[in-house]
Amino acid sequence: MHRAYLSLGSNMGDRGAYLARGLELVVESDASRVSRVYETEPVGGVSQDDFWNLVVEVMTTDGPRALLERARHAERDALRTREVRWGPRTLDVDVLLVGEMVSDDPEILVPHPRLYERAFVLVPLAELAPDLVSEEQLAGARGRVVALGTLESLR
Ligand code: PH2
Ligand code: MG
Ligand code: MG
Repeated sequence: MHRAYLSLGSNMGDRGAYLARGLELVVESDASRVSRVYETEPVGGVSQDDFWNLVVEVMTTDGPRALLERARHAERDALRTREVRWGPRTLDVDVLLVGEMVSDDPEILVPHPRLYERAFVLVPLAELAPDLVSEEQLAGARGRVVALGTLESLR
């Protein structure tokens, strides 16, 4: 059993509803903990609306591939289309960390290669797992993030 961390983000339509439904599908029946929701400035150059982002911790024996399948399932359910790389999306689910595992499978790199650059993943990850993120890493991550509250409080 290991602690796996996944990032969920939405910047189209009812962002809270997409995150809530996405969480159900990603967590399945595993024990889990969910960060607060953060309103975050879009990273990646494309002009688009602010995201809502959160991170979920899942206790599982699943490896990176199986967790990628959960992520894809949740994205398909949200009728995600991939029109623009790093553009607007109903739901994006990324696998960040799977215990201590390292995966160089090109389909699913773990740890996520951009994890430490992005405040929108690092800040909610640090909220759940302060042991996994250093002060230096937090200070070095880019992008404005504002904690809004728990997902339940926003719906
Ligand atoms: N996802 C991206 C690109 N840019 N910016 C924010 N703030 N949040 C995201 O989830 C996000 C992004 C590609 O997946
Ligand atoms: Mg992403
Ligand atoms: Mg993604």
